[in-house]
Amino acid sequence: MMKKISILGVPMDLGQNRRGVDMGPSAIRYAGVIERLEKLKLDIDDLGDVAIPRPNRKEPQMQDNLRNLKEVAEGNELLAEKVDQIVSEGSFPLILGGDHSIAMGTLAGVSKHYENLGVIWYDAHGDLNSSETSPSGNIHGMPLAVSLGIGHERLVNIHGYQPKLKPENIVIVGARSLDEGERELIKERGIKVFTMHEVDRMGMTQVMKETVDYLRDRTDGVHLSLDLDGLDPSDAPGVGTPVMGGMSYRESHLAMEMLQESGMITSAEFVEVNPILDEKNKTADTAVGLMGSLLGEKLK
Ligand code: B3U
Ligand code: MN
Ligand code: MN
Repeated sequence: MMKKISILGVPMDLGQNRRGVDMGPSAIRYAGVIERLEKLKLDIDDLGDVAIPRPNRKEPQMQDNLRNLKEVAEGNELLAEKVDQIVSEGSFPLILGGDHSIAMGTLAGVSKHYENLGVIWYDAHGDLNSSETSPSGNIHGMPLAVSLGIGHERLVNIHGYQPKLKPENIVIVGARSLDEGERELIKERGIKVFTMHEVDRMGMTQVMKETVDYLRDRTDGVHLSLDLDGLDPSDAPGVGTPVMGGMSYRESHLAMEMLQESGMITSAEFVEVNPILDEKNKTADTAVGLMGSLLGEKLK
């Protein structure tokens, strides 16, 4: 049977404070994601976009150091519902962001179906903040902590259960901007992290080999959460919080190809593509190229 991929856009920009990342799904579709994946003998079903609520501008946006809490939570509930349905139908969810706060909804929909869901968090950041540790109040810096059950109760209980993840089932790749509270949490919970230092020292081949070996035995499914700011800004300039010294286009393709070979990825999301900050849709093009490699494009 041909593998079915269900594409779902999430035009969410409320998890941070720069406009434009809500247009990420459009930019990625414009970069040809459907046509590209259809060449791979995959059955592609584009489900359109989740209806993200708009905030009432007359009400304060920030409460308890959580920007747009109500709308971010509501949007993620809708997303979780849809993703749950996609997995129930035996299809592979491919989620297009939107800012990284949407990982809370994706993981809420996916994790229900697995005893030990693994996650590869490909990102310059740890996204392990809570309202107590966040320097910005931006929820896109919190989804990994929330998925561990750490954070505001409205967020940790999205889709009616918690936690979504166990700390030992997480691998962060490419981190180079971690806040103090995030470092503490990483130590305290024993989360596996390949920082940019390690990517440089070991090389991407070894990092991915160790990532796959580490997750293979302990998980029964693996979600890839790829933040485009994990890449170097020269390859992915269209992101809200670029951090220099990131993973290259080539290293990222290699990582995707090795994940494809592993056969272990069961869902994926590509987030933080912001066409307003981009150069001729380069970041969306990069995202689509990486999706191709992840889902089976071969060079020969
Ligand atoms: N760690 C900082 C910055 C940040 C997190 N995620 C992104 N930026 N994209 C924060 O605000 O939590
Ligand atoms: Mn992120
Ligand atoms: Mn990031």
